[in-house]
Amino acid sequence: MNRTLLIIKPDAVRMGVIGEILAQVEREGFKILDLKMVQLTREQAETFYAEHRNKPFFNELVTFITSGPIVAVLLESAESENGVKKLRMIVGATDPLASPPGTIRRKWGTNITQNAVHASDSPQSAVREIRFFFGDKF
Ligand code: FUP
Repeated sequence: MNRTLLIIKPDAVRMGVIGEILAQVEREGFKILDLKMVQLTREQAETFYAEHRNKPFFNELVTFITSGPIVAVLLESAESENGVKKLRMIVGATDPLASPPGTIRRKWGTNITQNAVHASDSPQSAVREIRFFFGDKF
């Protein structure tokens, strides 16, 4: 699975770093196959994050992700077979402060909720998340 989904979250959009984030993923070997800017409804966000429904941070997560426009980006890894794993490396850890220097979350994340980007965590999630934003086009 060399395709994966990146979401540039509302905090990063507000900071004006869409271009910087896209430039980094391109520089690190990904091709952008498609992208769109959308603002999710609460219902859409709850569906997207359904696996976290019972977590204590669910409500905060949904409120944050619906707080402004996001950019969903369909990426394809140019040379690596495992695009999902490769993008997770570039993105870093969930908590920006625990993320290695140079990772997107370390550079642009504020805290564990406002962490700048989302990246699919498995090939199965990537398929589901790509379909969520881009339908059957890919
Ligand atoms: P990740 O796969 O790194 O995005 O992290 P998780 O799947 O564990 O969490 C999904 C999202 O929930 C994170 F991007 C941010 C949010 N979250 C919180 O707001 N608080 C937490 O304690 C953990 C995660």
